[in-house]
Amino acid sequence: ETGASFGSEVNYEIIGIDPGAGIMKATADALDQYELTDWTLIEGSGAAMTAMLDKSVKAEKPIIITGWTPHWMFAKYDLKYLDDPKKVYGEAEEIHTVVRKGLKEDQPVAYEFLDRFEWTSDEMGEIMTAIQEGTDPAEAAKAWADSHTDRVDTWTKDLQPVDGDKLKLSYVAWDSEIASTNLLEYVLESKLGYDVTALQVEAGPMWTGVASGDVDATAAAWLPLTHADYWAEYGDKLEDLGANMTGVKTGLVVPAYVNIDSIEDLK
Ligand code: PBE
Repeated sequence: ETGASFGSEVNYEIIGIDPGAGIMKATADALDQYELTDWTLIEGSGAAMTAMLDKSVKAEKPIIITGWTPHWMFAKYDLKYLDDPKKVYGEAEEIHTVVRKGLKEDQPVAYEFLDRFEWTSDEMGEIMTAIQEGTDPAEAAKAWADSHTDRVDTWTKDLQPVDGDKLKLSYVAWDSEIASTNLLEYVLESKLGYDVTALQVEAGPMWTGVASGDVDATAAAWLPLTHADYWAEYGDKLEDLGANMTGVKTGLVVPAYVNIDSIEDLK
């Protein structure tokens, strides 16, 4: 199969997600750098993208999406990343926890917990899969925390719970961030005594909320590349607590039965 025939089969459309996602910016850069002038990146949402992927895989039809790891779709379907020889999607990507300035002084317990919090993509995958199979996100996070008390204990050990202090988290409705934010909300409330509001917003407001101090924290900062623009604009107005997960990835993804292996083949 040539790039031209694959392209015409999918109408030269890459199925993207919400316009504020870093992966959309990276994909626009990819179209530019690989000179894929015939191609269009379609905006939508994570949920719309996975619905289209599901439909295509069931019909064994070609499709190309903006994808990322960790994500349940790699467990459910046989998928592959297209090679990215120009490294437009970066290399050693991480998910960071970032907090508002002053949180350390105002809420030292939440700050210390958020600073300690780090886990693996396999662990996140367990919550994501439960949600994808129909469990309510809050229930899935609770079930995971209650069955991994050793992990939760390493993040909360010796921290003195507060008495209903309010804490605000922001996140975007990406499947990976739905899993992490629900877990943080559950642990902060059930183990550390906080009254948590988790605000589901677009990517821009997720960053501006923490930078302005309206929001206390987000665990959904993909760095150094995916959210590089947001970091450049807001990085000096917030505090980066470092990686809560390493070895994450973004890129262009196709079903394994598609006979294309590199972004260069799309030309
Ligand atoms: N993602 C998932 C996000 C970050 C988390 C890769 C879709 C993005 O900004 O692209």
